[in-house]
Amino acid sequence: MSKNVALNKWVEEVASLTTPDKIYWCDGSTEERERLINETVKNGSGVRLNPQLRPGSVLFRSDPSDVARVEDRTFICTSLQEEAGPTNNWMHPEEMKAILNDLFKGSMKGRTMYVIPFCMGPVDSPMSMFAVQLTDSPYVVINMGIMTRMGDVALQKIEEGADFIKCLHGLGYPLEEGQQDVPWPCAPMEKKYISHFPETREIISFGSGYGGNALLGKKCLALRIGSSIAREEGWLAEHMLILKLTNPEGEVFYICGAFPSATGKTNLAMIQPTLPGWKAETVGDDIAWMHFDEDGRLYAINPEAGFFGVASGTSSDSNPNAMASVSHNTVFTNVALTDEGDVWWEDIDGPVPDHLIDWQGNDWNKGDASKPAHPNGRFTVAASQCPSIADNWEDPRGVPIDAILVGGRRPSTVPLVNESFDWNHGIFLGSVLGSEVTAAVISDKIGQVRRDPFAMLPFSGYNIGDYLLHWLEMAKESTEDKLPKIYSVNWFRKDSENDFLWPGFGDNSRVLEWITRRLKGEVEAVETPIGLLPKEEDLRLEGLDLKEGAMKALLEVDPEAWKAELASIKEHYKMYDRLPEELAQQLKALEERLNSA
Ligand code: O2Y
Ligand code: MN
Repeated sequence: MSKNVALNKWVEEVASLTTPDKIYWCDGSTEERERLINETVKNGSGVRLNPQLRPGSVLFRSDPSDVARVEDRTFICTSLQEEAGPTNNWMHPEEMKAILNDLFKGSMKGRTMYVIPFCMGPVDSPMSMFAVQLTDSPYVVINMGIMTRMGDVALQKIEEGADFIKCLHGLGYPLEEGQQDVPWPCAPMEKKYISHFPETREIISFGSGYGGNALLGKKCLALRIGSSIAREEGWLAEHMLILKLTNPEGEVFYICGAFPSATGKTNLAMIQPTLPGWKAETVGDDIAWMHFDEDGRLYAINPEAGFFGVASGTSSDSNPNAMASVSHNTVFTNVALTDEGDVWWEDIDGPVPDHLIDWQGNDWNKGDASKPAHPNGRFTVAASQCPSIADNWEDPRGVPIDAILVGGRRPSTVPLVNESFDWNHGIFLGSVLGSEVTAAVISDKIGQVRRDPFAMLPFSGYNIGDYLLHWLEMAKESTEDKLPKIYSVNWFRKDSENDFLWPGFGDNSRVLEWITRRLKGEVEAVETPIGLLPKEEDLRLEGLDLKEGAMKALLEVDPEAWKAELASIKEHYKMYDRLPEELAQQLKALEERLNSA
């Protein structure tokens, strides 16, 4: 029980519907986390890793049907369908609540219902939000304890009267008397519902125990409900990393960036610059909440307290800071287990072991065709364990943003870096952000561009056209000289032999360096029909071993390719039922510039 009457009432209501055997209020202590991990190990759902190799760490293996966010089962429930817009699944709130009420009835039988008070953002920040998640999953409690400020710190504020968002989560796998549990309880796909109620600011998730479906502070609260609140209140809840960059002269720049999945977002958030004397520090790797302050500048906080990163592909080469972060006190999900009791995944340091236990708990021998770690296998780790975490990452005021990057995976057409002419042109660049569909995704659209405006397509809690209008209107909160500058970046351009033209990773600091000199007005850009590009001689390329002609190709604006791009953007804009007029104007202006070039 708490001292908040409304909270107690809600907990009691949910308990009388779901009928758990016990109710447990989480305090967020280290002892509590250790106790819960030990319980999961004892009941066979968690595997303790070798304390000599990976102290304080545990591995979980999910049900094969529950391995990722399920967009098809994710709903925005508003009174009117057009408020959810053309890109979200929609259901009327009353209809959804009736379905969920039936599903939740008795669904926690034989289990403990955990009450998780939590805070998104530093507890003392005016930008932060409080919430309470009810769940019957100890795995969720353990992860929420890493990803959020969880337990007594949050409950105290809620008891003092802070508003809280109700987040209800259930696995949908009750246990009858004497019934043996399974390692990863969940409900079948057709019973999974990840539902959001922006009008009443509630989240109800049923049937999945995995990641974004179940750790409700992340995508559900910080992005979907968050973006809807942000529109109402005049701020931005974005799918963006936040990076602190210091040049050799000691000048500091804060850059945030929207990147769709599989474009190296966490790697960029933890970049180790190859340019001598430059320092990069991490403020956030996935989500930014941003408000204009009284000084007219845009300030960002990272609402999360940890990283839920993709393990596959992470190594000391691609992301040494992530590798160091997960050396201890880490929860791993769906990666492989070595005979020594450590974890393994694709491209991790060292040779491929002869034998592993794969993510489904089966023997795996070198040469077997299957992948031992799931490609969406994850690590959950506290941000404070990251060697590159910025000393001021929890500043309650946030950090002042100088530049916003939007970057996709584009083998052709889009140059290495392109500065927008102004704010509205930057929003246009964000609205057409996209990645080429590769063979990594099962799709009949290989080679086509999948557009993902500001990487928010799966995460906007309201109509995507209104979302872009909100970005356009935010400019009124400031003046052109104080607004962050917006840049499109593309680390993935390829040549005719299908080789990458740009080395990426730490060498992306060379692009960031040019951006900082543009911010200071130190360097001129080349005006092109698509935006402002660097002169080749203004990019610091010393020590790079680029292919002949690579820079020319990386900075090329091919009129034919851009005409095809125009057609593709027009096609994309057709899906909007509420395309802001300003974006239609931007498209027209681009066409005119291309035609007169
Ligand atoms: O599959 C999931 O549930 C995780 S999705 C995710 C996790 C961390 C950061 N970003 C994402 C994403 O889908 O953008
Ligand atoms: Mn993300």
